[in-house]
Amino acid sequence: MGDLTLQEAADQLGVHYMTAYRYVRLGLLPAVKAAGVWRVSPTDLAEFRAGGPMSPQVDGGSRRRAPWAERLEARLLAGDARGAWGVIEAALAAGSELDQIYLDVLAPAMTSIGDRWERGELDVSMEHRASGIAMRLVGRLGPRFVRRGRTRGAVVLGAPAGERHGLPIALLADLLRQHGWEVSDLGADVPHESLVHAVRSTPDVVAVGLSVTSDQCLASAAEALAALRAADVGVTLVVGGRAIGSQEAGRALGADLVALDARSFAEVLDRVRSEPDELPTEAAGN
Ligand code: B12
Repeated sequence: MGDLTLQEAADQLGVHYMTAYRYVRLGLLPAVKAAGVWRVSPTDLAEFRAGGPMSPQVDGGSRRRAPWAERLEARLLAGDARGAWGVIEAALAAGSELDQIYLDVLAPAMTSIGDRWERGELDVSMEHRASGIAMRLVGRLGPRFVRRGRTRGAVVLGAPAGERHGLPIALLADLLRQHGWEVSDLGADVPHESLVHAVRSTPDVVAVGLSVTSDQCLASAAEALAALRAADVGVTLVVGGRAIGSQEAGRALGADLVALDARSFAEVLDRVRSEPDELPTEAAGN
């Protein structure tokens, strides 16, 4: 089969010519220019499409193409907001679902950046810059998660006082919206009394999701849960996040339920909704 023009490749991907051109400029889609015209080999196009979020692709048996998370990490660390968005667009065009973009592309990229910072391989300024770009990506992607129609109810999400990691909550919020939940995202560092206030003033609220990322904020999380309990808000208290290592650890903090990852949170909420009086004692994702 002969090579395709870039327009033909764009048509096959269902994107605008300029978008396909950007993939080429970003090095995501191999193309060669001959007599002033960009050409794409069908093999490269097929690999681009199949180069889903997880597995590294071997191109022609020699050149390795990095998986999406690694490509995004590189753009985030370069402080390249446009390039980072280009990677997201390319991953979407290649068939990644929105939840995969968050959980299998953006989250691992941020986790790896954190690991590299911990090992002293990069300055914290790079991590801060990357976090800023990540937040902007979430801002651009967020509206695509919203589902039309009746909502299942409301969920209040936030982090306890002192907990500064708001990005995990922003991802979680969109993932729940995709499942039809109305989400009130209070973000990071919420004073305990404000959490109580938010729950009381949110109509049709079914659960609170408290996100704890930093180990040093576990005591504050316990206080937040105690404050909600003392205020008798009457909703299910769910705790989750990186600092919650197990079901037992989460329940010891005072939560009704523990969800260890975003996908299991949606399942847990569905169960709370359908059987409000029979709370599961164990949440999935362990
Ligand atoms: C970005 C970042 C920051 C940014 C946050 C910016 C922002 N707007 O969020 C800033 C610069 C503020 C920051 C600060 C600090 N950070 Co920081 N940070 C990170 C980093 C690199 C990424 C975090 C992230 O967004 N991850 C991606 C998300 C999507 O993944 P996730 O956290 O696993 O979340 C998923 C699930 O856990 C789950 N989930 C999360 N919450 C909830 C809640 C519920 C209810 C449920 C069901 C599920 C759920 O759903 C999410 C989506 O899948 C991490 C590295 C890492 N491994 O994550 C370090 C990391 C979390 N930070 C760390 C540290 C040490 C700090 C600081 C203490 C550094 C310092 N000395 O100042 C401060 C502290 C803060 C504090 N008091 O909160 C350590 C934590 C170590 C530890 N054992 O506690 C990490 C792990 C880095 C490392 N490898 O050492 N950080």
